[in-house]
Amino acid sequence: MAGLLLATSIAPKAALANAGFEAWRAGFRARAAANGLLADTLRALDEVEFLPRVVQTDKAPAETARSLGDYIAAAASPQRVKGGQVILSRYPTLLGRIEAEYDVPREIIVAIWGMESSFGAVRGSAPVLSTLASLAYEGRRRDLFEVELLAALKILESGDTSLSRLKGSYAGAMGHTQFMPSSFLRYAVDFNNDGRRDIWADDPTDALASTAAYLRAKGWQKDQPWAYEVRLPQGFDLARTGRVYAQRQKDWAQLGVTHASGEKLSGSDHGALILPAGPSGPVFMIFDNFHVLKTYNYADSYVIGVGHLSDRLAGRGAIRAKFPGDPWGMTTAERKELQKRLNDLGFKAGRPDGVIGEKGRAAIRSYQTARGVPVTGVPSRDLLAGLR
Ligand SMILES: [Ca+2]
Repeated sequence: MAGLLLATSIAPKAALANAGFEAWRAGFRARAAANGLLADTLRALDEVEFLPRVVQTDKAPAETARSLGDYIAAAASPQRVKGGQVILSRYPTLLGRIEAEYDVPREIIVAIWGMESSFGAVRGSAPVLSTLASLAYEGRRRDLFEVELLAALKILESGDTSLSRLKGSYAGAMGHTQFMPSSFLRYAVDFNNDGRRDIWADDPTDALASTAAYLRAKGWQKDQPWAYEVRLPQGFDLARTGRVYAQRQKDWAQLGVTHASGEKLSGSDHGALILPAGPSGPVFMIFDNFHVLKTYNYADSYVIGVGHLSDRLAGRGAIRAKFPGDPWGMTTAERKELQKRLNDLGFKAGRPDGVIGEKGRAAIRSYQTARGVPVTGVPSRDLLAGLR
């Protein structure tokens, strides 16, 4: 009896949530049918349930406490570098075939595999349809997740995998290298020729080749680095840094920029200088391939993590410059305040999280232009003082 009482006391709230989800399910089913999905495929929606934990995870604040230096140290930890080396020696033939087919270096593919799923160990076991349905129903990015849910249903319809194997992360990312369903539809390949594009299998063949196919389609350029660390001469004009200012490496060399080792710059690709941890941290010359990696995950920290891990796997050394404790010589609180004050004035500096990236620097340039002061795009305490 006690159980019954309890059941009646919680029932109304649960029923209310269910009613909302059921209404969304019916609406989505109609939209999916209008998109041409077969009735047979849509039956998979009967199994879909709302997963509160997915939404809680999605709403949890992104990790911003970790500095870039800590992030990179974890991305290319000795353990992960070792793991990647084991992978390189375990799959030489497969990686060679992928490299030959797509012109993407094996170290990049293995680095992404390491970052995305610890080389396949953590591929995600959440049911993808319910995950995407929960995120769509919750509503903040309904269009995005409904597109992904439609794509997931199309994957089922294609026969590439079955409903019970359609598993992924709490964000709907699937397989060894965490493809979203829409990316799967566009870029996944059947590299072992068994008739199915299977990125979920223990065998990573299709997943790794699909990752290379994706990067190739996004414009990966053979023999071009993602970036490399450079050294700036004393008194270098920081206003020349930022990804919008790309120029020939020989022009950078004339300004006194060298490899971090001191070696002369060579190569014909245009590069731009970025200061991801401010001017007292490492400086990177980035190339178009940097932006190709950004299509995989937009965060600069991710791209530098993957890129640096790939460098280590290729036998190149650690990042030479130290990561400073206070980027731009400002405390986290000051950097947040700077972002907030720029936002308040209508200069879009992004979420005030203390991480001043390209968006923040563009906002500073706009602000300086509007004020008629020298345009540097460089955050500083003086700049903050002027904003107060
Ligand atoms: Ca296959």
